[in-house]
Amino acid sequence: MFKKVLIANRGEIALRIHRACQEMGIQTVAVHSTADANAMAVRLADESVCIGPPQSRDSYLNIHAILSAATLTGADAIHPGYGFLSENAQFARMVEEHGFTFIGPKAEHIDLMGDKVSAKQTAAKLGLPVIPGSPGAVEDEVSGKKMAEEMGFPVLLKAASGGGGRGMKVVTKSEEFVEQYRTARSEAKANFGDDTVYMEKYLSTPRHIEVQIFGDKHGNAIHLGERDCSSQRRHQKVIEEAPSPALDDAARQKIGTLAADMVRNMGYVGAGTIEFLWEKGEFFFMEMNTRIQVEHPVTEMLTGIDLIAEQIRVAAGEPLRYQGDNIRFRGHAMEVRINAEDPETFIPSPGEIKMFHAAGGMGVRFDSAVYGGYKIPPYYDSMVGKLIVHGKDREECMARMKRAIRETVVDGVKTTLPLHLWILEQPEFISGDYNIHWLEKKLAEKAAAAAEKK
Ligand code: MV4
Repeated sequence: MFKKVLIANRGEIALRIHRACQEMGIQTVAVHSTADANAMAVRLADESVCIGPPQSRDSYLNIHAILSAATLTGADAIHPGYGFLSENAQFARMVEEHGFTFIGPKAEHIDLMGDKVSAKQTAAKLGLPVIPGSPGAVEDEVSGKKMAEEMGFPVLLKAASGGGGRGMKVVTKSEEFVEQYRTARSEAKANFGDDTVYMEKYLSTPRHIEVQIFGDKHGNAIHLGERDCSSQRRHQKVIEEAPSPALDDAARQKIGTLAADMVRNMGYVGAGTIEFLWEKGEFFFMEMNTRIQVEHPVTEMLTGIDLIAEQIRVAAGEPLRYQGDNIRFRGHAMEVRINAEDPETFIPSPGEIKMFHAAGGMGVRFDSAVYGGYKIPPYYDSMVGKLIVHGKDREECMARMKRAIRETVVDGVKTTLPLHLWILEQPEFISGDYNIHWLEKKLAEKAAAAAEKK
């Protein structure tokens, strides 16, 4: 097992990784920008190294500074968390070349899944259902238009190097195709430095359901069930829950098995997530994320498995502790992301947290790195914490989440807590009958009603 792990991240996930390491008897090194000198993970870690000025590109994305910090402190392994360098194949490669273990998948698998065309082709080859569309890149507007006409409108153009919702164009009729295709390519070039575009049949009202998977270095692969992330705004998840209210046990079993089989056949190592769209009783592969995700505690609450500890063990070469027959799914779990933002305008609200109180009690978990007197720096994303709750069923889970939100105090900055309370009171959310567009529609109606009043 590793003696010392360097945490190449910040905020709540840096603290989350530190906690797992500490429980495993592993020393930690926190790296931080000058803006994060007072961060909780920096205070708690055994050692810390300042790696640069506030801007991410000069600190948390500065590969050379991070590798130097690892060398300086004699770390054995590097955990990248989520975001930043977590899905950077070049970083994973360099970490290994410098003699450290990357706590994550092989660089080749990060590359394979980073290209959305090769990811989809791999998924299809390994037996996963994919969304009907172009077999690979759409090479030119003439053949693309012809293909779209044969497939039927609407179609969706996606950037091969995009992902997470960036760089998509819906085409509703033949006459629009050429213009949208040209726009899609030039935007893809400008945003990702790659103008490769592929095409799919557009699904109008799907749910976003993702399966947590895990592989080890001994050829074992498992799934840990799904999370429903259909409650989103501008491609940012707002509430995640498991199990999905849309699935029955047969559908759940089927998609979990397919996901685990894919991972086993690839020889994938570490934690990952396979994202699907679910519409009219059918699953379609969308993307695979080769990192631990923000919402991983939902799965931890449901299964009782520490996913970060498992990542570390698997990276150290140990076999998975859980192999299908000893995984139990209990009750229902839900997570709300707490952002320091105005709950109506979503304008970021950095600043000093005057008073802070985390909710507690039965089935409640608060993953956050903030504390009373902490100053939220303006340089990074606005998520300040996650409130995760567990209940014996969905009803108990929702009641518990509402009381935990009411108990939470984050004074001095605006947060999205009131928004979450409002969502939890909407009939469509209560019944579980919502898709990826539901929240945005509902928020637009709410804003229109508020404008009417004034
Ligand atoms: C789609 C789709 C409808 N049809 N593909 C957005 C994120 C990126 N990973 C893929 N996305 C979508 N792909 C087809 N063929 C709708 C979306 C989509 C979406 C998916 C998941 C969660 C939120 C979303 C919001 C808008 C669009």
